[in-house]
Amino acid sequence: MPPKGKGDEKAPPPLIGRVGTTLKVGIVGVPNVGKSSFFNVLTKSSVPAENFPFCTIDPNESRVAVPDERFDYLVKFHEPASKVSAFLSVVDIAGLVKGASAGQGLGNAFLSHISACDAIFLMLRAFESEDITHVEGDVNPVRDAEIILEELRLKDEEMFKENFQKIERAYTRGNDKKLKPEYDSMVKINKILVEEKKQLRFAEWSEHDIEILNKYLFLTAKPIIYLVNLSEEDYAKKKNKWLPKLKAWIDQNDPGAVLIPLSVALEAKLVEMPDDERKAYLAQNNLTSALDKIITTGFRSLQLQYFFTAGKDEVKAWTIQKGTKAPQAAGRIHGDFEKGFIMAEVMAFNDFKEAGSEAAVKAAGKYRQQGRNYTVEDGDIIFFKFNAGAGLQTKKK
Ligand SMILES: Nc1nc2c(ncn2[C@@H]2O[C@H](COP(=O)(O)OP(=O)(O)OP(=O)(O)O)[C@@H](O)[C@H]2O)c(=O)[nH]1
Ligand SMILES: [Mg+2]
Repeated sequence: MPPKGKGDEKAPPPLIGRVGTTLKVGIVGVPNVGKSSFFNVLTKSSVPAENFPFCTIDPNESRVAVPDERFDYLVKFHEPASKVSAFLSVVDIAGLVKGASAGQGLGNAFLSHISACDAIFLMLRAFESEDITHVEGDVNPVRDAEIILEELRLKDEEMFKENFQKIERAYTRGNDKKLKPEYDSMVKINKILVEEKKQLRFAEWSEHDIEILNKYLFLTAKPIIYLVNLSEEDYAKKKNKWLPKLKAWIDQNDPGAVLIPLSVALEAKLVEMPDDERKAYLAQNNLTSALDKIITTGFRSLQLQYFFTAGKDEVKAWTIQKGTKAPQAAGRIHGDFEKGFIMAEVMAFNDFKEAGSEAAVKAAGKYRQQGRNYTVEDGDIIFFKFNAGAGLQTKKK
């Protein structure tokens, strides 16, 4: 009999957004603020990033390794033949202008590119430069953030109204009782999105509301991470007149959202330097690159996490959604692992690091055998036992 897992009493709350592990973050912002330049340094790509608005038209997608000291530790420990970290998928999207939801600028088409993403890096320009055109005439990241949020909301409103009307008609005139729960959720959405003109992401939603939100995948339900593009000088000083204003604006308009200052110009310089030179430059100027923090914050905003399999052959991070149970986590490795799931042998990363070896974790009584109700935790090191077809086998991956 497989052992009973802990923490199986209560199902986790449903997540807002798409289900799956192939989620992505879109880089969104007004034109010519450094989105493509940022995409290039982040993903070591070379898409065009020129000084004219709407340089980007079609979206560019790439992925970047998620930095993690725990992964690095496991690699150092096992010196495996192969190592595979987790990845964050990032999409560089065309600039969005005021009126985009009504067809201005590049129009509506690329709002669908945002729709295909699951979270947003909202790039805001706070660097001054006479040479780099700003479509609104001057630098004002608060105004730009307002423009973007309102365009996303207008687009949601347009899509929502059509669907609300349909449901309303069927429910009230057709007297279709089955539609009541959906109608009720839509009334709540209508209040926030249309009447109060607010974003959908931070209201209080019931489980059923979340089902309805996930049916329509609203743009304003996607989490936003605010990235402020500063000059290298301001970034080094951690000072810029817009930072406190933006912070106050976010507290008002997107409470709880993360604001990360960066300097795309600095990051572009760093990415060109050999490792030694980069380290020396950062130390000399008392700087830290913002990229690691941006990647990990982006990854977490997708409600993704990972567990590790670790041995001499391979150290690998397996991406799962938060709240995934052990058999489904095993299924990420192979379908047979899920079908024939027997148990998961689990060590928390910190226990492993503290004890120094698997044997020492066992000796300390911290090597746990978990059953099918176990909810996998971020950073678990897991060895699955499964029943392959007729005979009982165990396989180390
Ligand atoms: N001074 C300065 N210039 C920058 C910075 N980031 C980008 N630029 C310049 O700004 C111009 C626009 O950069 P892009 O990365 O193409 O901007 P974008 O937001 O992708 O623009 P669109 O695709 O047109 O929406 C380019 O000439 C960049 O070299 C920065 O941090 N500082
Ligand atoms: Mg671009």
